[in-house]
Amino acid sequence: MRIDIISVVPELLESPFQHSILKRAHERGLLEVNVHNLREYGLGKHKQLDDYQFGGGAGMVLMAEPVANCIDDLKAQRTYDEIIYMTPDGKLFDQKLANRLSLKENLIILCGHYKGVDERIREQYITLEISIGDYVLSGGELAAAVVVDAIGRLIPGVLNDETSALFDSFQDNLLAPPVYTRPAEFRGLKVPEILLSGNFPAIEEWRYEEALKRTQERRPELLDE
Ligand code: 6GU
Repeated sequence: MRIDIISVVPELLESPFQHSILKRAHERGLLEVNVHNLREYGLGKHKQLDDYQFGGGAGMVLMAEPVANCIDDLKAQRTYDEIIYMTPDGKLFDQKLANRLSLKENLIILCGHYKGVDERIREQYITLEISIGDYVLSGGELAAAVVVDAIGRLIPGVLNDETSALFDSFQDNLLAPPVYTRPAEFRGLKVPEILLSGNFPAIEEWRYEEALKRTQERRPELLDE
């Protein structure tokens, strides 16, 4: 998978994909993330990117032309499955959407900034608008990093048996069960006996029950879906 991220603050996206699982995805040739500095498409000698909004009102708006030129350049090089715009009024991101996007070949992610981007870009170019939750961030970069992380680890071949996504929280609308490692007793606190039993069918059953209990307590609405 190739992901092209368009940003006004590319510095924010320098490190997030260079560690851990996404680093391995890159090393295995399964994920390539390219960050594009929108400033390079700015207009005039000041490389202008934003302007006041028509009709008045506080806050600047990302101009259509620099964004259109940047996307046009990318589209001239390959076909994109989705052109995503990160915005708090987008579709709420969840594991289901992450699963769907993890099967795509080429994605563009445009990071929102200021008051947002000129509506004509959203109408003419954007195929999917994503929000990562009901709160406002100062820009779309951190949200884009969240989306790329969630998608990247799901790309076939990125995770191995040990890190398998099959048992993640949300993968089956259940939160994950509790986990323990050595020592079997820590400051008088014991690991549940069943986990030491070697009875793997019984352990699986225990984990399922714990996941169900945890979901019922913390996120009962997940069980209705
Ligand atoms: Cl995608 N962008 C911004 N600026 N704020 C957000 C968001 C995105 N998702 C939740 N809050």
